[in-house]
Amino acid sequence: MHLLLINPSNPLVSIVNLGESRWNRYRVWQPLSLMALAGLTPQEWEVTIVDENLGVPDYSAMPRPDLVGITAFTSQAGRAYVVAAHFRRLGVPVVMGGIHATMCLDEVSQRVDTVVTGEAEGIWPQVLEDARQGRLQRRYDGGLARIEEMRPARHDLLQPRYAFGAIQTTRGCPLNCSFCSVTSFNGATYRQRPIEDVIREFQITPEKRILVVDDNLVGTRAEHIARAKALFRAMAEADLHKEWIGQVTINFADDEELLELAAKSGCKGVFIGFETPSPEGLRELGKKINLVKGRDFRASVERIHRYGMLVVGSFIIGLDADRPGIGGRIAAAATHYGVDNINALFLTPLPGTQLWDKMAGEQRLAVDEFPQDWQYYTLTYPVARYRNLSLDQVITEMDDCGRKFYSIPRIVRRAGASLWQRRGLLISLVASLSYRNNLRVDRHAYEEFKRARGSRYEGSSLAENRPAATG
Ligand code: B12
Ligand code: SF4
Repeated sequence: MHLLLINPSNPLVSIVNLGESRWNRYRVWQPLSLMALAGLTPQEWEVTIVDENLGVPDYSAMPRPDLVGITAFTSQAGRAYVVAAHFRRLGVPVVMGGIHATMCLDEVSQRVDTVVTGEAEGIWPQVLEDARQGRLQRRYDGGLARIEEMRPARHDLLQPRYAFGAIQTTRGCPLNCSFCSVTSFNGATYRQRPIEDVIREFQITPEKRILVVDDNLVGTRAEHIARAKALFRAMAEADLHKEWIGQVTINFADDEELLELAAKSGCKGVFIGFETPSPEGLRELGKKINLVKGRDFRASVERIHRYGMLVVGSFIIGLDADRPGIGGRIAAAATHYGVDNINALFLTPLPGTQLWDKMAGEQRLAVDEFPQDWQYYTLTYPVARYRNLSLDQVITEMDDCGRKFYSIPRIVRRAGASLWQRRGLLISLVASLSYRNNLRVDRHAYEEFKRARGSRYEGSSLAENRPAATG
């Protein structure tokens, strides 16, 4: 029996041509969901993984599989349906799972044979057995897996063309920010894998550099932090010789022992959601952990830097609290905090989030002809009607934020600081220059977007989406 697992591309997020440049390896990330599914698949199935982000193969020239499994984030849904239609025309049953299938069950059900909602660990072997016996059901629900049920992902099935491997050590997030799908999909209960399983998985991962995909790697409570410390200690003791990056909340910087152990275990950099410089905006997003009294973001970043780890700060533009000038304010705040790079994104209502309920309820989804419009839900297009910023204004703010943070004098100043503090100078410099270069690409993409979807913003209920007074 042959199982073909596919990670569809999003045509708007450029497919990476690895032949073009060595650096492109750093722009493509492994589809861990499919590697995890392969790890749960019994041996009698031969498994192939296709990651369309590396190039779209000619499926008709490939051997006919017995079953196709497709994963998709929301932004990939349109392409997922094209792939599904191709195989269904050939009579091959198609199963789809993952975050989009879970949040948009009805839409997905109309386009594939079987939908698997939730996490796959508890249900995938049954789906395969039913497929083998020709009695696939229309729907299965995996719910939330018991964390011990996670098997090591198949790290041997992908082409060795990625700069980073991928590993997951926890699931869920207790914080439930309004714009984020993680709590509604993986739950608010923070589930941590047994440490020995994680160490074993690091050992079988061929890549030297690893993305730890956990949404909130260290957690929030004392017992979460204690487990994170135990994990980092075990990683350091296991002499893994791996370097890793991960996503944490700002409380990572509150504990010197945690920072020291993370650095010893091979941590080279962390992504942190600062989201917005204003407390009003943080309240709107429900990002409570950033509002803790006495938080000093600059001191936190400085502490992380002291242990040789880079900090990428994530910010959101388009909040109800945002007024013209927000792009410049974010660039100034990020510069003041001392982060090495920023990732600025448009506020985007993703299905299943509190933000979706709010914006859909207020008729503020401007780009909403689904499924084709899902391609714009990459957080890099302004798909909603923003309270105090028109379409042109929100784009200007995004551009302004990038131009100001990535101005040449600021890049040079940050490079000097990295050199002085002996942390990832080259990585930080290359990332900065590549972000700067992307600003031009983004401008072109926004023009295309406005041509294609700009008319949807006319007649907005939000005071015609007219500019509000600068505040
Ligand atoms: C790593 C990651 C990335 C990597 C992608 C790596 C890759 N190729 O998969 C990168 C950095 C490229 C990325 C990009 C984006 N990401 Co991202 N990403 C993640 C992250 C942190 C981890 C994903 C992961 O590996 N999880 C571990 C695996 C094991 O879990 P899983 O994917 O859920 O798979 C399980 C189940 O879903 C199920 N399953 C999944 N697929 C299938 C298929 C079948 C057939 C079956 C049966 C079951 C099944 O079984 C698996 C085992 O239980 C998630 C958060 C999260 N917790 O998932 C966000 C997340 C998926 N990303 C998100 C977003 C929004 C994006 C972006 C759109 C925007 C951005 N800039 O971040 C872009 C997408 C660009 C594009 N291509 O269109 C959102 C998606 C929400 C949504 N509704 O789509 C998430 C949930 C984060 C969030 N804050 O809400 N991301
Ligand atoms: S802290 Fe991060 S992972 Fe957790 S809900 Fe907020 S944005 Fe999502």
